[in-house]
Amino acid sequence: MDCIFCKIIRGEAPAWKVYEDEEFVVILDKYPASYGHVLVVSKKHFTNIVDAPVELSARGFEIAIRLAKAWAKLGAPGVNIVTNAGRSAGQAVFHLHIHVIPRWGDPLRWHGK
Ligand code: DGP
Repeated sequence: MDCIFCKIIRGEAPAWKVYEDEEFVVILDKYPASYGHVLVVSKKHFTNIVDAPVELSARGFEIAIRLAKAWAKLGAPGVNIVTNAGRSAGQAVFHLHIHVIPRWGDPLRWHGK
């Protein structure tokens, strides 16, 4: 299947992996919206959260929340946890993933206070 996240999971495309278990990998986003923007990506291919089993998505959100708590401990004053489902909702990669985007202050600045 010609899915970039499947290729990353199979080791056929590069990515910075920050976490991995039986069901998910967490990778740095190639086009980050902020310093530390990561993606929680299911190892099994599902199109998005509407397509995937609820239990699997819940597990992905558990990982995302743990990452958000870690960023908070490291001083991020805010975080976005987001998943897009469908082209009209802004989904560009059609493989289940959850964005964790730490926010560092002024939303118009990369790492502003
Ligand atoms: P979405 O719009 O929710 O489908 O977000 C897809 C995200 O995936 C977007 O923030 C950019 C990221 N992305 C696209 N291609 C690659 C890639 O090859 N590697 C990595 N690490 N991220 C990618």
